[in-house]
Amino acid sequence: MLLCTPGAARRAAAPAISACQRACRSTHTQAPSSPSAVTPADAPPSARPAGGFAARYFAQRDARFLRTAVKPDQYAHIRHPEVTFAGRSNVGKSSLINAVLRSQALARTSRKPGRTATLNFFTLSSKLCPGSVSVVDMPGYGFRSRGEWGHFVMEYLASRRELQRVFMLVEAKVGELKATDKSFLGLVEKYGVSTQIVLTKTDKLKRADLDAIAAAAMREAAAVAPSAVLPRAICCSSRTGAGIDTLQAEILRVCRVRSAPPPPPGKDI
Ligand SMILES: Nc1nc2c(ncn2[C@@H]2O[C@H](COP(=O)(O)OP(=O)(O)OP(=O)(O)O)[C@@H](O)[C@H]2O)c(=O)[nH]1
Ligand SMILES: [Mg+2]
Repeated sequence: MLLCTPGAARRAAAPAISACQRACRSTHTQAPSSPSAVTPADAPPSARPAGGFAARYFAQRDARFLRTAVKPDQYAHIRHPEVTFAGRSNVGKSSLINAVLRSQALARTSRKPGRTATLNFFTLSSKLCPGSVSVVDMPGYGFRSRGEWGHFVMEYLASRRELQRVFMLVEAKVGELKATDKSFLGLVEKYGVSTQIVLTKTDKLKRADLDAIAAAAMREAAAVAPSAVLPRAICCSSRTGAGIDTLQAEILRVCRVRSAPPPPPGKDI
């Protein structure tokens, strides 16, 4: 476990995860009850009020590109707890990694499908605590994907002990899972990799439609990979920043990056 000791101005950590419905409600559908207390739904991350451990962690983060790899001996030495972003080509994996790591262009993005062609490893750390997390950008599957994808991704999923969670991205506007999504889910089920559905590019949708789309995607995913897929999704837009805080908190939670408990009363620190 990576244990973090925050400074004196300790605040209660925000709930680490939420159901898609909850994420969507808080970031997309909730009508502000009080303008001062509620973040506007589509405010950019910089305009959001900071709060909770994850917000403080990411405010002081250090994110770096580490290496590109296609076989285990190229990433075996990277020993941090790890999360991986997977999904069809062009679904928004690299953009989402940039949004999560609060970096403009750490992961390369493109309008053309097939931009990311290898496993790309990034490290995330923060001045708040020792230790690092590894974040992996996967090449996309489906349209314009690379022929060799299957071999090295299967090898990765089958062997990667550091892997704590796959975030499987589905474009919210597309909603339904494609055959290639289901094949990928078959792999995570086979290898027992904990997988969470992330609906992307939610800025392209009407807010009112999002909950039903998320519920349908979850039903389909659970039918293919009942053991691997978590029963809650996250809804995100890299463009508006909606849902990014939820995803950041989830990454810290699954990688066991935690705020240390406050010292006992009366004890000097
Ligand atoms: N509207 C909108 N567009 C987005 C969002 N995220 C990514 N995009 C766009 O989608 C396109 C693909 O984004 P990438 O992040 O490169 O997608 P990818 O999944 O990494 O693609 P591959 O590496 O080719 O598999 C780019 O033109 C992005 O600008 C989003 O949240 N909203
Ligand atoms: Mg990419």
